[in-house]
Amino acid sequence: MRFSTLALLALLLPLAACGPDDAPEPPGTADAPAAEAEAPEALDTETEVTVYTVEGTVRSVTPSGRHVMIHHEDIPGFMQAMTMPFDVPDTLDVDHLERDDRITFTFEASEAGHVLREVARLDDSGS
Ligand SMILES: [Cu+2]
Repeated sequence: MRFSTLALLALLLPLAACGPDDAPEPPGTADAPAAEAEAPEALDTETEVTVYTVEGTVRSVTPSGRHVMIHHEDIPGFMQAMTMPFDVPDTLDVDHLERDDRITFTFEASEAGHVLREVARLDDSGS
């Protein structure tokens, strides 16, 4: 019956295609691009960056100035209030920040982490 012949072929073809991969390649066939070109373009997982602006309190600044521990307030849909480190980019100066400073700050959240963009002290009204 024609149908079963086709079904049999469908079963056999993938098996045949797998065959050469299992056998170790003899040396001398190196010029054949045997390995399917591995697509380096696995960029479908595009990094999502979300920007948040929240208030918080400075807990500490690392001596290198590369991280700030901040107790941030609730960030609706993202995090509850907590103390956590934020990365400081080279373009941002946090030298003026001190422990217990009340701040409002903007940061980028992505798979790469939490990176500060701007920090402003709330009590800088001129005392
Ligand atoms: Cu947090």
